[in-house]
Amino acid sequence: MRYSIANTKTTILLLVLLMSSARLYAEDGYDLWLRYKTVTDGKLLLAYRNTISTITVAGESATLLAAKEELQNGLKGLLGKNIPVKNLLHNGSLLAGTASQSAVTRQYISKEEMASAGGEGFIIRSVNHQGKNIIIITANNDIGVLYGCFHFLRLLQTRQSISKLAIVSAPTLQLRLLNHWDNLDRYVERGYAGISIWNWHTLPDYIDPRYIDYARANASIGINGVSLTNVNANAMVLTESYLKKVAVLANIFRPYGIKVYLTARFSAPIEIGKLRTADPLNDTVQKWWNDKAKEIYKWIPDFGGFLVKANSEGQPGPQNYGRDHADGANMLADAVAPYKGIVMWRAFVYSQQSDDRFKQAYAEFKPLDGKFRKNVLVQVKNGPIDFQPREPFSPLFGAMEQTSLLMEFQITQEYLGQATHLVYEAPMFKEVLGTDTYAKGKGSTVAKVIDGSLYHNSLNGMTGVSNIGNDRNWTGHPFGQANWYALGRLAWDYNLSSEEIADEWIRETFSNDPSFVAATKKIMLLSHKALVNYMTPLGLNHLFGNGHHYGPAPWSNNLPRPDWNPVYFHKADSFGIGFDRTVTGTNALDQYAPEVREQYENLNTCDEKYLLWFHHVSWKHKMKSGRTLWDELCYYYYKGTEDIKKIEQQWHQLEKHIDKERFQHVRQLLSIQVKEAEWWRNACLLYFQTFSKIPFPAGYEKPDKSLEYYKSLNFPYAPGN
Ligand code: GCW
Repeated sequence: MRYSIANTKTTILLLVLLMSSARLYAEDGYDLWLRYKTVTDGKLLLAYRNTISTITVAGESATLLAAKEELQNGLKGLLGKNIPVKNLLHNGSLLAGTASQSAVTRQYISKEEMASAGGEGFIIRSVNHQGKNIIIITANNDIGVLYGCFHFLRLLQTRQSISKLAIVSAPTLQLRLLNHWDNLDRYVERGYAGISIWNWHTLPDYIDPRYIDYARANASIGINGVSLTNVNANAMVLTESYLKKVAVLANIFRPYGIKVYLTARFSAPIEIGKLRTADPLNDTVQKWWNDKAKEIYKWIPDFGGFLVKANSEGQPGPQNYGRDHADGANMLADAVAPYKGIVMWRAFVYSQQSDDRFKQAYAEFKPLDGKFRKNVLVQVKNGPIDFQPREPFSPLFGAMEQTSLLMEFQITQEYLGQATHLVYEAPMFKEVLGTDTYAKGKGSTVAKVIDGSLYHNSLNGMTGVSNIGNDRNWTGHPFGQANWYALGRLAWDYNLSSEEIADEWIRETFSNDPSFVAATKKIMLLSHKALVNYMTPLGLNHLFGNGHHYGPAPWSNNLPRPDWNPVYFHKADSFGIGFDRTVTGTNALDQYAPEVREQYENLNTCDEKYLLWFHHVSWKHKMKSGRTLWDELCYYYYKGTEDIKKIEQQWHQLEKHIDKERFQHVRQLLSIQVKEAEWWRNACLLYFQTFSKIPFPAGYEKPDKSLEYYKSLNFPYAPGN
């Protein structure tokens, strides 16, 4: 009797545990945008089932095996039944493979058409072959086939018709990269989603299945390279024991078309090579790097190359030896050139000596244009300062005629509410890409600089500082996944609109329910604007608390370097606010083409979203709206806060459309975001009011706490502290 009660108890406990673990993994976000849930619209499901009956894959490479597996898994999920793999073609066959492997493909797709797909692109075509309707997914290389398969699955995931397909798609950029800022101890700099997914301790022997899912996710959006380690680099990763671990990751990623890159600490020859110098013009140092490159390529034959942060924020570099960035970059470029490797040399530099941090990267790099080897790209952050909620484009874009420039965006939301605030970054990325540099006359957009078409550069690309960690859902905030997704999709095709990308991602990640899709898209498309308004409207920037970069501290002025303090950036005084970068100030505007300078230099015509980036403006200045600057500032801080409240309410309406887990997760984060928007608004306005001495315009709810209260808040546990 006692036993049977115990048994019953155990059984119940087991059942509960089973159910709860099933629930735990039900919708925890792990599957990202590759959920492959069965199509619920009966008519459409039937149409899909009638169109796809079998899978044929021509070829057996690891990449094609991955493609086959993805098609099988994806279709099994989406169509709710097994789609068998067959050698012979049937009515409804999906034929995947390169043209060179398939005579049938060659019969229907001409050489010219194949050429238009390029090295990594793909073609998807419905054809009638000997009375059978088949769909061909083809490319010039296996990786293109894999990309094509992911795209085909995306069509079903987003519920598009697959009855008459005629798609050609080729990437607009060559290098489509992620930069992880992951330390070897697994701490992720500016990472808000747990610790690093690279478990250096258990590598090379233990292969976490997550590595494979990571590769799948990246391949599905066209990412073709990842730099594994922090740009604040540790030379240890270049030692044999780590290279063996890196080689295992490279092996896992290779079938998915992903190359591995490493950050190279400039002083590595001293730290791990026991040399006395790291001078790039020293023969022994050059030989050390040449030997190191040889060793790396022995382990990883398709190693992508090095990413380097040098002479920036305390990192060592060529300037330590009186050399310049080109000397440093070229030494490394020569070391990897025999193996077709590249060097990505970051332009994120600023020093105390400069009168304006905005000008520093241009000042150091512009004179070096033409001095870099062909296998070097200079990697430039989108804006001149540092990943602020909104920045004008870096003046280096357009200024370097003879240098390949790589765009660096930050996916991780260091200055955008980290993993707590819902912010869809595609509109921010697009704003930069679409801006005209006028470098070669009208139409010289930033996008044309980085795709190499403006100056005919041999290399081009875009990278995103990753927001990925070991959190079960990868990115902390469920909507952080959208930013990873958007970076990849835009690197593949920067002409896609923010709306199109959001639409795809929502359908793949959450639901195809039209009212859910429409409402969520609205939320996403408003989110960046709202954040800019409640944090840094009208061109304000860098008002963040030191170190953690999370909450507001516009009053902060306690760091030894002026250009680390918020007061340096906003320059509020009794007259007004903003940084004068016109001729009467630091004249940073002179770094832009004359047409751009003209757009910004006149206080009355300057686009007001950048106003305080370029002008020190009187509190009483009349804005285009007719309000004074002070009133306008209040207007935007309140508007941003109202918009985020609106977003919260809209989200509440969506409860019945999606799973409880993710709904609640987002709901709770939004409630923090609303509180923090108010915090930003109140702290900033109360502080700026000590200069403007003007009351809040009528009708605004007064901050319920004092400025002293906001100043007294501190965040000892915030990441970054
Ligand atoms: O945004 C700043 C960050 C640093 C970072 C640096 C960089 C990796 O606060 O954490 O260091 O930029 O981009 O190098």
